[in-house]
Amino acid sequence: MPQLTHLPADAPADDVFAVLARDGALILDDALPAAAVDALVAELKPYVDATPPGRDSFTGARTTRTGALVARSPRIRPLVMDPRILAQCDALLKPNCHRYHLHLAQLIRIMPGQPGQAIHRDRWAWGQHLPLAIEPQLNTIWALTDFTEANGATQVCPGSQAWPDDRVAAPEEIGRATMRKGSVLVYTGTVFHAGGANVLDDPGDGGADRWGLNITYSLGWLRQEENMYLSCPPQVAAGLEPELAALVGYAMSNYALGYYTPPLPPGEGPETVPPEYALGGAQADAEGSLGGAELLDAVRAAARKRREAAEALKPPATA
Ligand SMILES: O=C(O)CCC(=O)C(=O)O
Repeated sequence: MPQLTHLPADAPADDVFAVLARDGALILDDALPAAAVDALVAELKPYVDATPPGRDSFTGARTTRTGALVARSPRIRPLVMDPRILAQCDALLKPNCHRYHLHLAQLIRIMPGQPGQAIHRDRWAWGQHLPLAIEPQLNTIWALTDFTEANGATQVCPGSQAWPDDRVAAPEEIGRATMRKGSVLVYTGTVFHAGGANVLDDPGDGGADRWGLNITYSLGWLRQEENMYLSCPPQVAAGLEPELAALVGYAMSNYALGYYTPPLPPGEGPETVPPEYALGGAQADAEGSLGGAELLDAVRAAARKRREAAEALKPPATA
């Protein structure tokens, strides 16, 4: 069985990225202290206990998925903004976008009796329209319990980000993201993976359940899987740190993505304002029109840089 690479949670970002680029996945050990995990579990438990299981084999009849976590769980907010993870988002996603977004935040509980999920790529959320050369997504699963082969540790095929879309993983190509509670699996949107089977006996008190906090990020010009404007509406986002609100989606992306018009009677409100306007307070900027001159300048500068780079690669003209 292939083994996933484990690095210490404080490993330099370049070392982490080198493994992520090579294998498409790795584990950062002991990224959260046990007390922080316990506090997070206590905060999430009422929501998780009340969540019904999935309705098909992919979502899992013995699996629950609990969402709207940025709004419901103040304790997950620092994880969404964890600098060790955002450094990987910068390296993986920024080459293809002006801004990346939170794609989903979901607690996945795998209970005894859940068979293994079908191996897949998360990028298939957008169908198969994106060229494979573009990596659209950086994913994490934070272990809120130990992840073991018996309780449903994520199945991962290291190196499979290079496979064609229709390649089927052989059993000997599938590794398991076994890790201690508090560790985090980091993986791309292209690596083949799936939830594992939980083959434990059910003690009836939740003690054999596997809890994984799935927090994922995607290119800012793609639609987010979890509709963040509904899971985290403006009245909630107004109370978030501005950087987190922007990550959720309350910020312009590129020059023109994300503006809106408050639907007010004639003359009673501004036109084409940036999304921060909906958050009120210091984050509102009624003067904004589309993305503003600075973003347009940035688009022009990037186009100029690309042209200059292409010209520099051209062979010199012969006389
Ligand atoms: O829970 C896991 O380990 C992975 C789940 C997964 O890949 C999915 O639901 O798309």
